[in-house]
Amino acid sequence: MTDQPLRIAIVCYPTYGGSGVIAAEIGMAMARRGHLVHFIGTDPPRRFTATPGAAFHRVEVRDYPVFQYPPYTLALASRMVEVATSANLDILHVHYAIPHATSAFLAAAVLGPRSPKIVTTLHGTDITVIGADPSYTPVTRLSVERSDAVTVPSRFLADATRAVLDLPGLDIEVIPNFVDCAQFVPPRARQPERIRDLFERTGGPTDDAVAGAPTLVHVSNFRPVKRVHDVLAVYERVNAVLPCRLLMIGDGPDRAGVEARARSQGLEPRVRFLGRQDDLVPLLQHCDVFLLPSETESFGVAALEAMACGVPVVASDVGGLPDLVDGDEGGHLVPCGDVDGMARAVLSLLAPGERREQAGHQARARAVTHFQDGPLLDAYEACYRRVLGRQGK
Ligand code: GMT
Repeated sequence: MTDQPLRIAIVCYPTYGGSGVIAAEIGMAMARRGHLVHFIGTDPPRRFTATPGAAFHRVEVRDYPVFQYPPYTLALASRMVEVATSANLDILHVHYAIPHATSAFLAAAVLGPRSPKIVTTLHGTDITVIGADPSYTPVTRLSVERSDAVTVPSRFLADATRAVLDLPGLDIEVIPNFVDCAQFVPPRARQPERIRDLFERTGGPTDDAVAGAPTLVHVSNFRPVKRVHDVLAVYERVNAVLPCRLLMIGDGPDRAGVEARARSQGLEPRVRFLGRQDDLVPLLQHCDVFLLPSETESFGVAALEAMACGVPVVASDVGGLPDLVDGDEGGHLVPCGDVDGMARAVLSLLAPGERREQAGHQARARAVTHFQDGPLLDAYEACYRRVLGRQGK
């Protein structure tokens, strides 16, 4: 039985966030491993590409005059019931507690003994922000507690889940997030002129004084938790000592404010806001330091992708980031909000000598040794088989 292909549904937010990235990669990898995979959502996840063995099922959230807010949770639960029935699902793997684990709980209640096993992967703010909000805590607790298995990407989030949901004995498996180290690779040689060309191609003023200078980079969804104003503050401090560039990749609520600040300081020739980018590898590869000054971070997938490309990371010493970034090798951890300390850490990496190259190699080695996709996908597959075995399905 253990080698039989499984019928798995994956549910996630179809956004640029790390949870959607990880969910899409798990689903596509499971399909490549011979399992039958069904993505369920309002849209396919951003990183989803057509893969034999993987199908997408759209959730239609219909509006009616009586609704003030169309109930996505219920439409999703109903679609889960349909797909579970038609595909005879073994596993329903939901990413992000609210509302996905809740919809799964409802679908399981409808399906009764025919229900697939529910695997819930928690990602971060679903516990630390939404789960901690009394408007959602009781429902989050029930949905997590009733899952057949719960996974998280870091020890930090396991502890936070037990504390926030007041479930001290909850069985939680830590499966770190992962990266495809064959796709996210360092360049043969870093070429600053690639970044110069990018600045020229994307329009706006450029500055020849930084033509061959280093580039700092940040990738996120520009939510307040990412502290993108700190990214700019760190850049300003570094740039005052060592003229350099900054690439800001992604989009979200704080982008307009930080972009306006960069403009008002006359930084446009050296700072580019690229918005959302699908192909990160050629951008990351030619950058020098990745900045992640977040308020909290259960893991930090974008930082891991940079590390796999040989880019050292300077990050806040919060949440799960100490599991990812080794403050001694290939990166620096600095207290959240300490923009002077972060600037010093960046400057130490960019000092003349071998330090930047050495840190890049260490960052890459850490990604390959601890966060390579294969073994961590094995852990998910083992988790699926364990919950099925436990119930004798
Ligand atoms: O919880 C969020 O903020 C959104 C979520 C996402 O969809 O990207 O991010 C979380 O999950 C990622 C994937 O596991 C982690 O890499 C991020 O660290 C985590 N974000 C936070 O904890 C703030």
